[in-house]
Amino acid sequence: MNRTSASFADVAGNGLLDRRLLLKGLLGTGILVASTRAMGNDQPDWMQKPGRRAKLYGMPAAGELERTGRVALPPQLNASAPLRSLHFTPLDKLRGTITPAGLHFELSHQGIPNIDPDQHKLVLHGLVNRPLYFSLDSLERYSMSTHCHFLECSGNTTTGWQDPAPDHPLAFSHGLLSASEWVGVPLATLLDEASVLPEAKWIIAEGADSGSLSRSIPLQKALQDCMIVLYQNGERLRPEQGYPMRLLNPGFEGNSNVKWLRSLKVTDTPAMTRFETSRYTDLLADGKARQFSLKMDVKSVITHPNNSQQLQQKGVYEISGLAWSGSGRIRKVEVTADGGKSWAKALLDEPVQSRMLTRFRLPWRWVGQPAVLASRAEDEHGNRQPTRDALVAARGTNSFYHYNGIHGWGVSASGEVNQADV
Ligand SMILES: Nc1nc2c(c(=O)[nH]1)N[C@H]1C(S)=C(S)[C@@H](COP(=O)(O)O)O[C@H]1N2
Ligand SMILES: [Mo]
Repeated sequence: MNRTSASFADVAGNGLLDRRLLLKGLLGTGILVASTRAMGNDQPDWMQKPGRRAKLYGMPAAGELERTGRVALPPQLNASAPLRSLHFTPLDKLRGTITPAGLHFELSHQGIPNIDPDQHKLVLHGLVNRPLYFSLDSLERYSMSTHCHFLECSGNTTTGWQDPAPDHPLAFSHGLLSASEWVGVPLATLLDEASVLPEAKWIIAEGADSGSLSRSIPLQKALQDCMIVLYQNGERLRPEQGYPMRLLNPGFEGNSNVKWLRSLKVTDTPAMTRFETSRYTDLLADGKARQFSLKMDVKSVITHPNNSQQLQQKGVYEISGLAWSGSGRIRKVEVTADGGKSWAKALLDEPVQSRMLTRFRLPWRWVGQPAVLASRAEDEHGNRQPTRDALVAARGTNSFYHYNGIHGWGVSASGEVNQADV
């Protein structure tokens, strides 16, 4: 047990401590040095001779590469779509908010095309005065903007709709979620250059993969903040993310962010493609379907602790997690340790950016008591993450996509962590 923690009063039930303690750094677990002289003489192998040179493209330390890969969809769950490539971000292994490019989640319905960047073209046509096309080189010459945004598949956390939800590892239940610093050309710039006709209302975006995935985007959104992204975390897009160019619709469901973008057709009506009719729509209890539910709802999850670890020692832990909203900035995250009876406000790590992952933290004293931990987020527009019951009351149980209910972790007396209902 941490010596200092006992003197701080709880701010909510079952051991939640004041978030301001984190600013004081009171979670020390350093081990007392017995003899400083003995430690100074102890020179490990790697100090005995000079080290190696760096590689031109750096890689994680060997052990980390083995430990921290993307998580593949179990083959039996991919049987219905054998061409699909689907991998999850290992949220349980990462800290901070930016996803390393090599660990970005990946969903490619017809696999990843091998595109020659010199031959690839993006065509902008339809209801415009001047149809245009762009190569990668020509797009490079535009002025580019830089924004940090999350990307989430609306199928992320689909198991939340099941009652009870299965105890899948965190990466598997929540890992269709990543965030990057994206650099690209504002779509508004290109639309302006093409001169859009007054009757235009939608843009049909199409990818250069074999299935030509296509989606309809409201023109209003396109003019507001959509980007043709060329760079991800400072380097060119990875093939998995849509190299050499992808559409990014900040805050909109993952599927609408068309990768390997080859065509933007301006129209007056949506195209009603497969991925906006039979998929990514939500069948309500009365048999009607929600369609074009593009904006991702406010959501959060505790990433530490999680169900791939066990709490080993009693003492003060930092509960840490991620919150995000497709509508704007996260305003507040609250955490419970008693299954929702009482809640305490978590610390939000700065900067809190619009439609970006926000990391929250709160200290918690665990002395071996059973607990149910959970988080609930609220965004700057007052949207609040609902309980599962409230969500089911509004949407029924036919849905597969767009689950954003409060998620809980049960902690047992022996420190085991499992998925729990709140
Ligand atoms: N051309 C094309 N774009 C696509 C897809 C695809 O299969 N083909 N998958 C979509 C889906 S379902 C999601 S969730 C996101 C995933 O983006 P990522 O693979 O970069 O994480 O891309 C979307 N864009
Ligand atoms: Mo998706």
